[in-house]
Amino acid sequence: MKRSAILSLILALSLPGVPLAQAADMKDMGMEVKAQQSIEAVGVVKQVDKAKKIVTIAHEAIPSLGWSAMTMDFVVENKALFAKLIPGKQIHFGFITQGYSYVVTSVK
Ligand SMILES: [Cu+2]
Repeated sequence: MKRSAILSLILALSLPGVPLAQAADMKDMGMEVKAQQSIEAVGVVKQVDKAKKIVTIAHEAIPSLGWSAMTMDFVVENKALFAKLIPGKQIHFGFITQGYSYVVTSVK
């Protein structure tokens, strides 16, 4: 492929309109974009960084994802959830995958 062809391909892929067009196509084909079902897990809050919207949780194994127990960071988009994210506390929480990050959607 020529350099100019590669460049225009990169430009096409980075156009903001492209994902929208794809979404419209999927609707046309009758494919509903469903809300992702959250994954439920149990863990202990290790660290909270409100400014970075990150919570570090030592979670138990999550068989539905094939995950063993580990300590990892989750993103917290909903700031109200920080009230329940107290270091040292055991929580039942729900999260969804968003690209390469995991977003907490509920805390009990
Ligand atoms: Cu993990």
